[in-house]
Formats: sequence, C-alpha cells, structure tokens
Amino acid sequence: MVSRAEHDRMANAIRALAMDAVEQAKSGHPGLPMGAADIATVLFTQFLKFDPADPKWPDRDRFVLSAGHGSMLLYALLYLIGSPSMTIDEIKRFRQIGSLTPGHPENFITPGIETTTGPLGQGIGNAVGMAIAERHLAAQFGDIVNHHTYALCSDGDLMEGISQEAIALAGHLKLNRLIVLFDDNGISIDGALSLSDSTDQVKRFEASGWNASRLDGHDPEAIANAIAAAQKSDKPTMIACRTTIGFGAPTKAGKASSHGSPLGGDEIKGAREKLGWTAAPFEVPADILKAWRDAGARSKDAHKAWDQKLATLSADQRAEFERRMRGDLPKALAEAVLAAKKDLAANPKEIATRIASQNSLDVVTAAVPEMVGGSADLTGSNNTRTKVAKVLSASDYGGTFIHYGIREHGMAAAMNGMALHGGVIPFSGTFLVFADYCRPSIRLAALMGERVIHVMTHDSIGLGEDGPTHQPVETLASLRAIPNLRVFRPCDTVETLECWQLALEYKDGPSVLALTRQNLPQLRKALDTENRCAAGAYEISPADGKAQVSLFATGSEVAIAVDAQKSLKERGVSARVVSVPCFELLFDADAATRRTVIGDAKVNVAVEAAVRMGWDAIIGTDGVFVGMAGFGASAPYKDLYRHFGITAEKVAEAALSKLGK
Ligand SMILES: Cc1ncc(C[n+]2csc(CCOP(=O)(O)OP(=O)(O)O)c2C)c(N)n1
Ligand SMILES: [Mg+2]
Repeated sequence: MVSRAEHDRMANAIRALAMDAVEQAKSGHPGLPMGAADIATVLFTQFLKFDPADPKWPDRDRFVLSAGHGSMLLYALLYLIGSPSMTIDEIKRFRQIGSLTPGHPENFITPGIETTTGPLGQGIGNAVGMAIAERHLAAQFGDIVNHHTYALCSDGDLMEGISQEAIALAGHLKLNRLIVLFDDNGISIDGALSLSDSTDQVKRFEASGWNASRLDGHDPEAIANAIAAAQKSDKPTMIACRTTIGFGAPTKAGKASSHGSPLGGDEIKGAREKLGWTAAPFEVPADILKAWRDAGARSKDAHKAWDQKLATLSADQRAEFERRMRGDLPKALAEAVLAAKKDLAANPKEIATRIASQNSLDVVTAAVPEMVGGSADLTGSNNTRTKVAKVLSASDYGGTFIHYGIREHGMAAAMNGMALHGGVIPFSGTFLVFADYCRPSIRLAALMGERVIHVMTHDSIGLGEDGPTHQPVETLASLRAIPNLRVFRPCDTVETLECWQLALEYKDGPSVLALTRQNLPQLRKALDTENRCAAGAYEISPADGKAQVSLFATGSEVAIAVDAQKSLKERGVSARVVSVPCFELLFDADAATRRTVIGDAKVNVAVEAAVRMGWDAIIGTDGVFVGMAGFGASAPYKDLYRHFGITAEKVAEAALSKLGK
C-alpha cells in the first residue's frame, strides 16, 4: 500500500488529466473523474486484476463505469496504468473524430473498456450480467474463471428504474463477486439531489439482499477496507462513497456546475494550487507515472499463474473454454440443423412458431452448450426453456435457464453483460410488445455488436383475446429501425429453425425472433439443405409462368399470401409469394440480388399484421399494403384477422383492384 501522500498525488493525476482534456475539448464532464479519483485509485492500484498488455485476458476483473459521462476517468486510468494504445496524444484528442477517447466509453473503440455506457443505469445492468456469466463459467470450468466485477455508479445510475431490476436480480442470485462503488455526491445536473430524490440507497440495497455501507469516498483506507471486506462476502456489495463532485476545484467543487462543462482557465489554475499540482497540462511527473505504471503491472504474476492453470486443463476442456471465449460456434451446429430439417421434411408440423422455436432450441442448445436461456416470467408462453435445461440459481450457477422475473429491461441489460463477458450466448424471452421495455439495452447491444438473442412471442393480433395492450403493431417497424439489429419473423417450423441458426451465426450483433402464439402450417415441405432465410427474402411459392403479382409477407401472414396466390390463380392471375423473414439480410444483399428477389411484377402487395412503415423499401410507394393501420382489439384471433381485413380474399381483391380487374 502506498502512503497517503503518494495516494493523493496519484489521484490528482487523474483529476489533472480530466480537467485538462475537458478544457482542451471544450466539452466533457470533469466533475465525476475529480470526485471519484480516490475510489478509482484505490481500486486500480490495490484490487483490480487487470493486465493492460492483455485487455482480453478471460479471467481479468471487469470494471464498468456505469456513469459513462465520467469517461475521462477511464481514459486517464488506462493511460496511467500503461494501456499501450492509450497514449497521452489520445488523451489530448478527447472527444475528437477517430480518437480512442470518445465522449462516452465505447467498448468497440477503446481497448480495455468493457462496455459502452452513457445511458444511465445500463452499466449496472451489464455488470450484473457479467457477474452471472462469471459464476456460470466457474461452475462449468472450475477456478480458471475466478474474478470480480466492479461497477462505479452515480446518483443517476441508481435513480434509473433499470437499476432496481438489476439490483434485485443480483441480490436474488447472491452474486457475491459483484461490487458496486456508488459515487455518492448528492449532485446531479439540476443541482442538489434533494430536488428530486430522498432514497436511502444503503437501505434500498440491503432490502434487495446486498451488503451495503457508507463511507468517506476521499478516505483511501476506508475504501480499501470496504473493498477487501466485500471480496469475502457471500452477497453482492454496494459501497456508498460520499464524495465531492469536482473535488479540488476552488469554487465549483460540490456543485452541479462541475458536472458537465469545462471548468475554465481560472478555476483550473485554482484547482492546481489547491491540489498542489504543479505539472504542466497533460504532464504527469515521472515518479507519479512510475507509481501508476508499477500498479498497472501488478497483475502480471497473476496472469502468468493463470496461464499455467489453464495449461493444467485437459486438452479437450481447454479447447472448449477457448472456443467459447472466442465466440466460435461448434461445428456440430450445422450438422444438427440439417438433421432436424430432414426430420421436418419427413414429418411436417402445423404448430406455432414459438413451439417451433422450442423444438429448434432442443436441437441447437444440444449442439451449442454455451447458450444460456431465460424468460421474464413467461417461460411457458415464450417456450425458451428446453426439457433438459436446469435452472441457473444461487445454489446452482451451472444451470442454463434463468428466471429473470418480471424485469425485461434488467434482463436485456444483463444479457448484454453476459455477451460482453464472453463464454456464453444469452437468449431470453418476453412478449414482442414488451420489446419497448428492453429497447435501450437492445439498442446498445446493436451499437456494441453483441450477440444476444431475444425470443419475442405473441407477435401480432394473432395472440387474440389479450387485446391491443398486448398486440404489437408498430414494434416490428421500430425494431427494424435499429441499425445492426436483425429482426427475424419466420413463417413456419423450418424457417424458425433456419432463423435460429442465423441468429446464432450472427456473431456481431443482436437478433430478435418474432414468433406466433397461433399455429401455422408448414409451408416448406421439401428439404432445402441450404439456409434459405439467409437471403433475408426468397420466393417460397413461385408463380405459374410470368408473375403479374408479387406477394410479400412475413411470419403468420405468409400462409395467407399463399392462399391469396391460389385464389388469384383461380381468377387467371399469376402471382408469386416471397417470404421475408429478415429485412436486414435482404437489404444487406447487393442491388442485383435484391432486385431479383423483389422482382418486376406489375403489382407488389405486402401482407403483415403490423403497420406499413418500412415496407415501401420493398414494395415501393405504389405497392399495396394489407396490414394494420392502428391498434388491435380483443377477440379470438381468427375474428381479428377478418375484422382487420388481413385475409387471403382481401389480399387477392387488393391485387386484382390494383391490376384494374
Ligand atoms: C438515461 C439517461 N438519462 C439522462 C442522461 C443525461 N445525464 C447525464 S449525467 C446525468 C445525471 C448526472 O447526475 P449523476 O448521475 O449523479 O452524475 P454526477 O453529476 O454526480 O457525475 C444525466 C441526467 C443520461 N446520460 N442517461
Ligand atoms: Mg451525482
């Protein structure tokens, strides 16, 4: 342990870099890095197991800066501990185009950053997922997985509703490797926290099954003692560290004015005097930098010891662990999918796609053991639990199914954390309409390029009697609007299996599988060895001769389009049906392929039990859309399809009328 004087100088290095970088960028948040510098210094110099030379070391401790606005804290730390890419020039380029130091931490830009944060509350949700993945892998592989997850949270993180979902789940699962450091500064943007909050955070965490305590966040010894105690606990721990935002700034410390703007020249001059910091801007005195670099090298021995431990695993176990951490799929997947398709060709099934999904899961989870499923209290409806999946619980972290409780947002954020941790592929379930309850986390999964798979059932008015609160109409369009997210809406049991395969193979982003409650006929009766859904759209039922009409549909409406095709044929009109299980894959294809699939029929008609938004890119503004124009209603589903005019007859009529017949 370093002397108090040395600790202070090390912490002041963070403060100075944060002040200087924000000043130079003319934007940013100096308050948090200055206030939390003591907490971070204790954590990074005495506790955090992290090797800057190998930021992807699987058994490193994870550090999540949930309060992403304090990004300069992370950048300063990475520079100080000697992360090779985080040079002083990068610090000087804070918030500039192409720098490693963007406004908020971006895990896909900066080596050593575990997750993208900024939307408050997401980071603590991710940290819970990381802590779940850690315990799960430890149960499967033994003590080659044995690390902590630390999250630094601000008032804002803990005010966001998602934090309650995350905290409750972590407490319930007794994630004792999770340690939350709360930057308890009593300030948010509008001013004193007393303007908007009077929660006792210690009692709140305790009520959810955590240890929680309060201390002076500028007392390094108290912080160290509390972290050491937390490491020995059998529960997750929250340490409320009372700090002064903008610590050291002569007039702005303790005030909201230090939160999110440059301090200004005079204030910085005064802070330098107050902190006794005499070095020029962006300069860290050699002895302090050395102390930091030594601290950064602390985990080298632990890393070596871990390498040796890994070598003691059997060759098979080691290969399996390394495969999972790389995120590569086992070869068995493609073979298992093909075998299941042969079976479906021989024994077609008329079942709901949510049931087809459960059947697919029997196949794919047997081949991909790193899949960890779950549901937000709709297990029997989402069909995400296979017959053999054991529950992951505080008494058995080796299970592969999580009862997330009625916590869709916390679930989605935890899934992101699990994917970020690596070694597991999270999937889970809720109703499609509740995608909105997960949306901020789905958006971040898409931004980060994380493989998480959301099974979202009850995907339209086809769910029937539960009515318009439960019937998504705008949800597909709104999800399709998220870049990098793949939204799959399979039309039968074969497409469902193919879409599962595609979601698993999509290593660089999240997927949503929109699935029906109601039964659907199996339209794909012949065996296709290739994955036809991979094209995003394909002709599922060709025309007799040259098509006058192209009928496009997804999911449950593909069968309606096929019926409309028959009725058009009876009226002497030749039509083709194109199933569109995934817009994004279609739009990824080159222009020529896209044109071939879309075709050049005189009339384009799309059928989807949802709003039109997005479809014009396929059918053109001149195309005919048969779907929903507003919210649904409560009734048996067949009545609803008739009531809203989503039937084969209406589709055929629409096509005929457009043809002028
Ligand atoms: C979900 C979300 N809402 C709003 C914001 C904008 N915002 C950034 S920081 C902040 C609150 C600042 O207070 P606190 O979290 O206590 O941070 P401190 O000022 O103490 O550093 C807000 C509202 C955000 N980043 N995320
Ligand atoms: Mg605050």
